[in-house]
Amino acid sequence: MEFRPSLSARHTYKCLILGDSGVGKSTFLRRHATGQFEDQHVPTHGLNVHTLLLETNYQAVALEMWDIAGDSRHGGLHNGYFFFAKCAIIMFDLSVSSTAASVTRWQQRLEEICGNELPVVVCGNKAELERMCPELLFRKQDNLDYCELSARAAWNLEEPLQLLCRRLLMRKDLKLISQPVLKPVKDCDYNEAAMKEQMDSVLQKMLPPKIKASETCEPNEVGDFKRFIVLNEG
Ligand SMILES: Nc1nc2c(ncn2[C@@H]2O[C@H](COP(=O)(O)OP(=O)(O)OP(=O)(O)O)[C@@H](O)[C@H]2O)c(=O)[nH]1
Ligand SMILES: [Mg+2]
Repeated sequence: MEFRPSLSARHTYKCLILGDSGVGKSTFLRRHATGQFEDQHVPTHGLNVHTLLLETNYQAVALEMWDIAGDSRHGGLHNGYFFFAKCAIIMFDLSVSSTAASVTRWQQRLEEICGNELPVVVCGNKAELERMCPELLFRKQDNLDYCELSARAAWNLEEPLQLLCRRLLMRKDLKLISQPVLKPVKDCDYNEAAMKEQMDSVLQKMLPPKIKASETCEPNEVGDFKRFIVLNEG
């Protein structure tokens, strides 16, 4: 018989999902909650909260996901949303450079209220699409992880949750277990090896941590010419 611990035995954490409108925040959650993929963009109004129940090789975890409207015309971001948050996902669309350029802004807003120790995964969605032109760079930061996924191709969907659970439970070898196997959307055209290679290339070229807040770095100077976007300059 499958072991299913009761909810009270789980560790429960509030997790914010931030990012520009249309990057796929609600889709990511829906995929995990129901397995379904919705083609149409129905903007979130205000926020939706949904709890994901996860089994790991250590401890059962409940992530209370706060899916917040990316478009301020649909409610915007209230400081109250951040209270008692224990972790966050900042999502962007790998095919739209403006959403990558916004990651720093979301990160700064989060840090203003929650500080810079909250575990955060910066997460590029829609990995099966053609990538935006500027090269993406990620700066090493103690509380931040980076990953890419495709909700449409059902590729790497578990990774952001696994990365967060590892940090929340402070177990580097934590793995999610008993997760449902999700299928790509019918007729979805994707190349898994290429997606993995692109994600690995961002991870391999990771920039060193910033020494001082005022420090400028070479890629950022080049970034002014839109050849690079440093995702987390917060
Ligand atoms: N090609 C592709 N499209 C995706 C993927 N994930 C989501 N989408 C599409 O992106 C659009 C926006 O998705 P949503 O999940 O509603 O975006 P959101 O970030 O919640 O947007 P707001 O609620 O407005 O902040 C929808 O049309 C989805 O079908 C993906 O992995 N690949
Ligand atoms: Mg939404």
